[in-house]
Amino acid sequence: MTDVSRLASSAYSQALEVIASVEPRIAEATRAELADQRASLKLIASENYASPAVLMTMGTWFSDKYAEGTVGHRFYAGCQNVDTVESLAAEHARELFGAEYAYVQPHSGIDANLVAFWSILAHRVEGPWLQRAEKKNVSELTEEDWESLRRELGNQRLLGMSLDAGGHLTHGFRPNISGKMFHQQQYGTDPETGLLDYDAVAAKAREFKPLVLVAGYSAYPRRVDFAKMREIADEVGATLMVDMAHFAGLVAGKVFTGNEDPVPHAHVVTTTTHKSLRGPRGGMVLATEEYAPSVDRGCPMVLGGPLSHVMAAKAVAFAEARQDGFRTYAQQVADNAQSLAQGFLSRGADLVTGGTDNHLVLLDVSKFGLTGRQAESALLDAGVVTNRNSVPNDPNGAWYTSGIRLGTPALTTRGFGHDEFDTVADLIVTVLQNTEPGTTKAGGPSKASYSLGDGVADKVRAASAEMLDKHPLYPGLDLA
Ligand code: DSN
Repeated sequence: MTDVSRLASSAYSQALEVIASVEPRIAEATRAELADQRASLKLIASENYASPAVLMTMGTWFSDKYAEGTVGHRFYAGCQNVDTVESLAAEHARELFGAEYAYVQPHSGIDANLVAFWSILAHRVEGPWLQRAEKKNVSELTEEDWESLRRELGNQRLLGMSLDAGGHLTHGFRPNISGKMFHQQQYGTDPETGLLDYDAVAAKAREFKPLVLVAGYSAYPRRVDFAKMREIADEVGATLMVDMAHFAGLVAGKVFTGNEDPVPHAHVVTTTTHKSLRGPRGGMVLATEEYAPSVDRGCPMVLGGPLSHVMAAKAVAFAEARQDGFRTYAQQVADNAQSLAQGFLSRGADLVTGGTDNHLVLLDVSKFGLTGRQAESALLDAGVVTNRNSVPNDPNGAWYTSGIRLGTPALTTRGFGHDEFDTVADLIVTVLQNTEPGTTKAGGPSKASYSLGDGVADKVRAASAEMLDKHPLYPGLDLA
């Protein structure tokens, strides 16, 4: 056991005693969560395991400090230590991603996207409007001016990837605020190959002329050429915003370079910090100098007080990601996704786009006669944690779905490699082959109920336990 593991073990044991002295059920749930995470195959593509250093940084008195504003320009007194934390987090982020500017306050990915949208509107619409009206800033506006500015800010156009092609809710999906605040259109993928068709995106952009072109995805198993997306944006006068929440770790770890690295190509890049990047749960915006002043207004434009304890943990996580070991990790994440995909294909399963070249695979479960929901539930019974996901033009819609999304970042952190991911594919196929769809009360086919063959869950759990025991989560952390 390393010194750090020993210290973490003793610190967490004591912390749980402190928590139990107030609300023992929370201490119990915290222990149970660790036990569950240790005993299951975590394949949710957006999850990971942060280091004890990152986790511990979130549990301090920085949580108690208000710090609305920006470094050196706060609306509260006594923010000198928060300034240190925020400056360091931003500095590490800029260095890690080669970005001109980093804003580390967003509390989540959705917050980061909202900051980005409003900063693009402020930069592209509000700024020129104020200039035309010969006003210095919004504090000079009359009620009539406001009315006119609101008319210009409303009805701006956004073009993003559709949810069922792998885009995110915040990329213009109608029920999300991004689909309501913008006049939106969506681009999909090629119906034959499932791949992004840049000519089709360009054609749509020429016709629609968006103010914002959003690239990036949550469930697209392929890399994106961001240089091509920038060309499209430039041709139609759009701002290119890339949401790299899923693959930020692969960018940081230099697996995605050149045209696959969004930072040199996009005007604004958003991300979460807890997925493949393996930091604390939170968000971040990177931008060119040109967009920096409007992004800096994230609080109070869209956000409340920053979570200083999480900004501190971001700084620690970015410092970790700047170490050489993170590049090895990121490459292994991508290699393991290949192993998982090959494991499925060699067992006759169908993958959307026929494979992967990032950190996730999208398994189409229709061949097994199941919906995504039935597959997700049966897998969970066997200790395999995944999430159901639509496939392009999904006949089962966004609730039942026909797909299962699987990612490699978490189990790669535990140390899984090629052979283990091949076994993971085998175990998943075994569960799906032994799951029968159920029937509704009226006797028709059910999209939700299912039955898993006798003994299958136990067999899969035993095989998983063998691998998980070889790659313990938080080795040495003993909470007994
Ligand atoms: N919830 C994240 C994901 O699972 O991809 C995105 O918001």
